[in-house]
Amino acid sequence: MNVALSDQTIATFRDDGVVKIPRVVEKDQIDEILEVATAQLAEPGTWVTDTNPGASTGRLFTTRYLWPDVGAVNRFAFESGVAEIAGRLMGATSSRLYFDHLLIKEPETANPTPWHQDIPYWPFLGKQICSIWVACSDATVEESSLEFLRGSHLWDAYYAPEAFGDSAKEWVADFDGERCPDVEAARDEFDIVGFDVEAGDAIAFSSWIVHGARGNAGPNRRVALSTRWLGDDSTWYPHPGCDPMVGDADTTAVAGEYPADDERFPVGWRLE
Ligand SMILES: O=C(O)CCC(=O)C(=O)O
Repeated sequence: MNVALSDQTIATFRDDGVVKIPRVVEKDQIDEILEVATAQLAEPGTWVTDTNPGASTGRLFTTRYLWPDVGAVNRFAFESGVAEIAGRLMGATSSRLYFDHLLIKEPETANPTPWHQDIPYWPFLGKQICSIWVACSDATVEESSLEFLRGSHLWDAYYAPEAFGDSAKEWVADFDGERCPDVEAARDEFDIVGFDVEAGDAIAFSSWIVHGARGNAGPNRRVALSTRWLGDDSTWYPHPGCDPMVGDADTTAVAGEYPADDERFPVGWRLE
């Protein structure tokens, strides 16, 4: 791991549900991911959401689950130190990769990332589940870096997943539950914290925290790679309205139990 995690950083993650960690990933690894981004935009893989295919502006594009096939993403997940950061922040004895998620907003993209929690999209339960979102380009909050409702990971809420643009509407619609509050309609009523980032910075956050991002008002492509990590208390919980990317047929994980599936959810870090 390139960075030391202070007690303060760990406490902020625990109390706020989110913490920014500067300069986590080296430039050569970021450059590799930017190349992957360009390649994926030109030739999207299987697990894609795309608001404006082929366009160079006005496009919110995400693709996920690249680690088995794309060497640069595999190296990023398992060799950049993000797995250890996730495990140590969660207070876990190991961290397993659920999936990688490349998130791109082209310049002049109005689409916000809707306010949402991650956990309802995913076939897992557990408090030790988090993301390490690494900026691959500089971005201010106005250029679509992330915003969070501080402390909302402790709300005991489980809001219905929101579609990103028109994408994924079919499976998200199967979820029957309360909608996320309309944060944009009443921003002053919430404790919102946002982080401007430089390429290589990481934002670590709980899968239970409510978060979102504005559209990209800037002139540059915004690229981030988010890896999703499972700690000791994670249990397999496939449910209606969750991401079909990895389902019961794809894993040896058993409902209600820790997902000790080394092939599908490989260990990225273990406490020695
Ligand atoms: O990058 C974005 O716009 C959204 C990221 C996000 O919601 C996530 O990583 O969970």
